[in-house]
Amino acid sequence: MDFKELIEEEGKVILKGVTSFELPHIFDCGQCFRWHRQSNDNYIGVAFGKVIEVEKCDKDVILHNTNLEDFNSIWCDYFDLRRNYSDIKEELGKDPLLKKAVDFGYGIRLLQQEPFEILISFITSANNRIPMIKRAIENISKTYGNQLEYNGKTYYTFPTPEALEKATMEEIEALGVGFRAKYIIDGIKSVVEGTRSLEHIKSLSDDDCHEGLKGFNGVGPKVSDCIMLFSMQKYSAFPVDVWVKRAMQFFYLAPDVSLPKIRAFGREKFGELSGFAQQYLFYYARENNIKID
Ligand code: 8HG
Repeated sequence: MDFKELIEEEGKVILKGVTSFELPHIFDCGQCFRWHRQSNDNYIGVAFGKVIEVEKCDKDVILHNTNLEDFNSIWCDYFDLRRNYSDIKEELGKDPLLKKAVDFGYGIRLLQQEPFEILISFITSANNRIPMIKRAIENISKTYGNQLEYNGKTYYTFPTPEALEKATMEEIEALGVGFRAKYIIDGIKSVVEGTRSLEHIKSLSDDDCHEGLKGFNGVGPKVSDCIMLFSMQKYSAFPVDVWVKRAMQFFYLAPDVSLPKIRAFGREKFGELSGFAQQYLFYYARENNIKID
């Protein structure tokens, strides 16, 4: 448990004595696309059909626009607060090379996000850049999600598979997903028709889950690893994109190693903590724009 005490006030929940919880580390480390930094440094996001605002004040975290009931049933797990990240950081920090990345992103937590949203988001992420992915996901939500109001502003939920089913390929393409539109349409269809059940895939062992997700069109090993890590709590996943590749080359490997080899090397080295190690590395590499030549 990474907080000491819980207080409910009108429209908010206050977590006292929180450890390993830094807003930019959590929301800008690459795992999510729908959280936005505000001018006062709070972050506002939409998840589980609700708008939520997060504020960090010394060692306290204030969750605005929520209550104790939703905290216990949604947000405690969403923010992975039952886990002790000090133990993870201590274990990973035994490796003096990885310690540098862990010390840099010490406030990272892996969010437990919703599988359908993450499936569509990471299909959209293939060969794409994060600002473009964010824009496409926002467009999908605006067009097919439900409206929510918070502090005089309008927000949109990520749509259900049923709400998205009515979309044509041309309509999805027009939202900025490019060639991935056909994969998105296929994904929606398999989920709605029940050809592939995300709930079932989530219940499988890490390796079977990884294979199950690759059954979706447009989901290769990297995208599969992201989906299982960010929405299915499969922490032996080790997604290797260009940043993780560079980080692994920078810290560990000779420069010309293939992606599957880097994935196998990372999983062998970090075991059940591979997904966490990967997130510290991704954040470190991207924020420091590391280059290998
Ligand atoms: O958190 C992420 N980890 C990895 N390994 N890759 C990611 C994450 N988030 C994210 O968007 N990506 C991918 O990186 C998507 C896209 O291919 C690229 C953008 O830098």
